[in-house]
Amino acid sequence: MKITGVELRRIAMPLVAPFRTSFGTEHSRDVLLVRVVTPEAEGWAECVAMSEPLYSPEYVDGAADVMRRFMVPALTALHHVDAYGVGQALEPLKGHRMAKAALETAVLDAQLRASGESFARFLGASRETVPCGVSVGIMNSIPELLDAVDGYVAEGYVRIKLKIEPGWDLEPVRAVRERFGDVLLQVDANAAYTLTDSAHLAGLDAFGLLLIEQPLADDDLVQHAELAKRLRTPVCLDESIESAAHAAAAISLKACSVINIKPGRVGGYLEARRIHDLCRANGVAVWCGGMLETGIGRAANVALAALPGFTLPGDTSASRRYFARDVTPPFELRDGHLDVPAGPGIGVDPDPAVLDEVTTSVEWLAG
Ligand code: OSB
Ligand code: MG
Repeated sequence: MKITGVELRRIAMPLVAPFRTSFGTEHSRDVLLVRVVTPEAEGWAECVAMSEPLYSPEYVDGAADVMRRFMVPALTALHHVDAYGVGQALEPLKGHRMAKAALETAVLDAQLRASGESFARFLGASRETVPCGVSVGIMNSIPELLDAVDGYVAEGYVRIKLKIEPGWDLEPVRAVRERFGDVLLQVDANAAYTLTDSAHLAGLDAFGLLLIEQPLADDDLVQHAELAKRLRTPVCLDESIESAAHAAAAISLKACSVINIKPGRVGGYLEARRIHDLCRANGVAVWCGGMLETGIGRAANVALAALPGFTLPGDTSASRRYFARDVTPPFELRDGHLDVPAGPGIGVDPDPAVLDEVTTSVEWLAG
């Protein structure tokens, strides 16, 4: 395929409720959508970079800038490109994996729409539905948390993840465990602790958690390995794993026994699949993380979550957990599961009228 041009579209998507983590509170998603136009087909993708560089170094204005200034010109200069070629062409540019992921995913979507193949089939999915968990933010009080979890359990979510930070950890976990019995439960610290907290974190061992996600800093693989020895709760990495090479290092060091795979964080679905394959070969469980995506990003994540090594429920929640109105037909939970889209490419289309209403800017980068 030859790329005719690329559209960068910003949309404002208010969240149904504020989402608080150890690194900040999100009230609304400022989402960068990418549309790649080729003579054969168009492809869509969502860049998962957030408004501020608090989860990772990337942020949405920076992602748009690096795409416009460096990445899109490198791609439109090519006479022929497919998804594998995007990674090759962008390889000299350091970092900016979320921006790279969005461009690679949009090209992959265009390519698969042209050939009539779904993301699920292309990636090697082995299921038609995926079990879903939900990520529950830090709340102002335990009663408020119990109400929120109660609602999600009633909706059918098969696994609850609680965001934790120093001062909001043992007590909320204890309260949820006591109230909801043997519900599948895990926690996510978003790097809020240090190794000196290991004895305190061992207090979580009493609650039979599936895992603790990213307790320590992003670049602390060695200290995660030490912490893993001190906890019975399995250690899972999110922020620390930006590539298959990082995953290999983490496995060698025994820094984790579970990995949260987010395609945006690792530079795209091709790298996400490599991490899946590596983990599967090494007996490391994986699950699909989320970045509060709209239906465009969610569709591809749900396809990835259907691969055989995804043995734990993901943060692939229904559209209504995030947005009153999604830009695609809403993803809806059925018996705790989402259907894996089966149509060509990501298998869903944004609704042009909804898109227009939420758009804050559009930029066309001609080839
Ligand atoms: O750490 O997994 C995380 C959302 C934004 C940034 C980081 C994280 C999250 C979530 C929400 O936990 C997952 C989701 O439901 O999309
Ligand atoms: Mg996380």
